[in-house]
Amino acid sequence: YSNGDAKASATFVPTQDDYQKVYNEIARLLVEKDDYDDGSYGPVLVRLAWHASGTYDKETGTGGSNGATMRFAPESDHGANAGLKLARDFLEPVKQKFPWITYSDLWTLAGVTAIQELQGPAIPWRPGRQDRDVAACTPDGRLPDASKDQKHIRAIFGRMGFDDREMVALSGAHSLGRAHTDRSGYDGPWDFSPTVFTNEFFRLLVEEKWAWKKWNGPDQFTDKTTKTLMMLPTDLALVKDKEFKKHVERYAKDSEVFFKEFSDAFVKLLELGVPFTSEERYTLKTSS
Ligand code: HIF
Repeated sequence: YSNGDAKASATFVPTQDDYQKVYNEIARLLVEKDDYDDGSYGPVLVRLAWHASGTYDKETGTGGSNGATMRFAPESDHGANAGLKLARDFLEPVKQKFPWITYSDLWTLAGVTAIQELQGPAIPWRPGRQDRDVAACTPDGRLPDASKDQKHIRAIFGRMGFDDREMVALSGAHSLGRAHTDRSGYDGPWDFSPTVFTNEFFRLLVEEKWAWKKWNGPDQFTDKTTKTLMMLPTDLALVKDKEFKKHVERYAKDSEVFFKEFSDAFVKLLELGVPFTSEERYTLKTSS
């Protein structure tokens, strides 16, 4: 058995309890360190877990969360990853405290912790990722470009092995966090509670009227009612495309169905391309 740092931990085989301790430490830090945007680093931890995983290419088996190659340039400097150093740095003290966990397990576990602590669904998670070196960095261009349409969404997420329903389910994670002009160029939150995981993203897509924002930044949408929210072109594509829209409407109506289908798709995302040796997943306990 090897957990990625054979020398330091040749005799230490972590149990579910040990991973629960890592979860608890991340959850504790999420409360303690509240100097991020709307008061929680949770959203940017979810984005880190997703960008680490979303480089997967099913044809070549390359990319995915195994490896944590975003620690290295060039991957850390890919435009899509702008701002994620904040998330990686947030997790560094956790890595110091639990040196036996690999970065790739830590980053994905942090995404799970953030979703659960921000009142989202349980995300069953399993360990087994190995950190790899700079040679395993993926080429630029594997993560989605928000200025594009449904064809692009299907190309990018199809390359990872997702179907239409899963693509829409995943998209609900944009109920968390916001865009930053100094990272992506876009600006603002998707809904009124960016630190609570809800199905609001879908409800707003269906019920709100969205207009092009008048500004000097990249093309994005703003809600006509308050002009404080935003949608990316790729978000609006989910209601422009009939097949996608069916699922948007289902999730807007039924939060329980969304939570279940999101959880399944997010579990799949975090496991893409990982050569697990165990089938067993842990459902870690939330802190409250
Ligand atoms: Fe995002 N996403 N995402 N995203 N994302 C941003 C922010 C977050 C896309 C673009 C952007 C997913 C899919 C896509 C989160 C989680 C997920 C930003 C703003 C952009 C531009 C970055 C910034 O400026 O800080 C595109 C084009 C996607 C494919 C359609 C996933 C489904 C929704 C896979 C997903 O889980 C989260 C969380 C954030 C907020 C980060 C923050 O710092 O608050």
